[in-house]
Amino acid sequence: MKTSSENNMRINTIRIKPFKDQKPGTSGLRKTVKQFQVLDYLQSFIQSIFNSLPELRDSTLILGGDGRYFNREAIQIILRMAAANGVGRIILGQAGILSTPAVSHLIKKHQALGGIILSASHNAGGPLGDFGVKFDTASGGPAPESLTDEIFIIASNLREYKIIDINPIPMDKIGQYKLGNMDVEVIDSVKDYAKLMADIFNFEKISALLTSPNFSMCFDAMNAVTGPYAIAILEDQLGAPEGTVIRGQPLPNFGGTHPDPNLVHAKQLVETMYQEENAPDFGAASDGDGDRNMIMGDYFFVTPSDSLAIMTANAHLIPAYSQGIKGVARSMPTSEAVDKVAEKLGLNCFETPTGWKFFSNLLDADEITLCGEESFGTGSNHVNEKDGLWAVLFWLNILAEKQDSVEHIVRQHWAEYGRNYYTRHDYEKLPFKSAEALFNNLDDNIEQLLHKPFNQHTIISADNFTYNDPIDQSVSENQGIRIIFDDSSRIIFRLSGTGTEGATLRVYIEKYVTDLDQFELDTQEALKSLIQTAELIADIKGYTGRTKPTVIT
Ligand code: VG1
Ligand code: CO
Repeated sequence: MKTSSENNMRINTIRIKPFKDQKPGTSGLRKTVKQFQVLDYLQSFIQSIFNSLPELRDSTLILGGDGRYFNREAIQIILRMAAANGVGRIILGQAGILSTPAVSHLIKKHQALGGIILSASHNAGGPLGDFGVKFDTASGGPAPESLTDEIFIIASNLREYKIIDINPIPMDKIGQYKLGNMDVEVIDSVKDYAKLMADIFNFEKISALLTSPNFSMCFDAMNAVTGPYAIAILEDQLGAPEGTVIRGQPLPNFGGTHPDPNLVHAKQLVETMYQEENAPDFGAASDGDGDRNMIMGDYFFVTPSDSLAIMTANAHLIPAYSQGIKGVARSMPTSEAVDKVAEKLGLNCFETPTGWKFFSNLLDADEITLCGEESFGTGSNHVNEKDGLWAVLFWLNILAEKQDSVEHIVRQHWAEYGRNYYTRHDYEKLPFKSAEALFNNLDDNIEQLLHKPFNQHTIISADNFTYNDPIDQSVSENQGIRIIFDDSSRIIFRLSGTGTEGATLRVYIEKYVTDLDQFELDTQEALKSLIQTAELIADIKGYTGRTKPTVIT
């Protein structure tokens, strides 16, 4: 260890052996907590982020996390490293809590150089769970691939990091602190974000709805980061009855469940909404770091792809978007429901690879106003990240304006635009080798699939998706196998980039139907033959031995 002094601050330079596996995936670096606790592992990745930022000195950075196990320790380490690396100021959420969209907003508000978000998002937490680091740039958006590639190369060769010795700062108390020469401001985690929401939506109308005796709602914060935000905004500010927010306290292990808002993991909410009698009119949930959302009605589930389409069709009802919206975008595996709306409204509709970072350029260039992913993510140009509570307020604003039920709004939408039956089948924890072999086989044989008939339908297009970014002309290859049939049904295969154990194969299946009466079916039933075709084309059983998926959403 080397020690030097800078303006009376003792900086230690610690020698390390490079870590070769710090490659960020779809959304940041995600590893098990155990891996992050390996000596100098977190430090290596943080130093690599710092080394990739040429204007770091005297800059402002935003820092916070979703409260998961190891959040507090990681924050103290990052603060000491930031001081040693010459950062001017850190704005830190109280108790280390900030949601991903809140960080994105604060970056813009304070013209920060970027933000560090400590979260593994929807992955499980606790000592045996996962931890993660996301980095957002000055635009408030996730680091683009060019930057994450650079950080990875720096980390692979990193031989030292800098840190100062100092006692932990009291991060639970709002206030201004000095750490060496660096300023640390501990701020209210919720206040700025709540104000942003009030500027976007009609809070008066939403409040009238939430306080009406004819309306009830249940929001499941999944013991993750949105608890304090949802309680402050929905209950305290908008007047929803106490108890509207369930599991509102962030816990280091999320109460032992996956903070993943879907029909499998948001069990309590789903049971509440599927009650035979007295189910709430509106149900919603968000994930670990607050950027995902699930929307439900009384005995009714809204697919995220439909949700994006319906939000686009009704954006004119929301004050912030009432003057009209620019284009829209969806990730490639997201259903084409939003395309139909865009077509009718005369809007551009962009198709991007999976991961929010691919929306950033389009948002920055003002090409799009709304965008979303099938993985329970929706957002707009209000921040450069997907935003769970924003989507919930968007729906509440629509409900308040329309005075109609969730189910009826969705059914009317289908009647007008047609319905995209949609499901995703995940095969988790596969051995890397079998997942790779399955994928390579698909990729190698993709051209031979063309013009082949399956269940009376012919494949009219089959490729491995390449994205050409229209703004910076960057090219991203290998973004998923895409198979399209002559009735515009689609099957898509991807390998997940957020897991920490084995490989996860995602199979996305979609069928577009306009003759609704004939097809009023259960989703899995409606998609049955396509699901079988997908299993056959990829020979899932042959390569993995699996006869059914682990998670269906
Ligand atoms: C998943 C989703 C993707 C999402 C990403 C990050 O990635 O499919 O749509 O952007 O998670 O979301 P993958 O590579 O596992 O399919 V979050 O809320 O985990 O930051
Ligand atoms: Co998330």
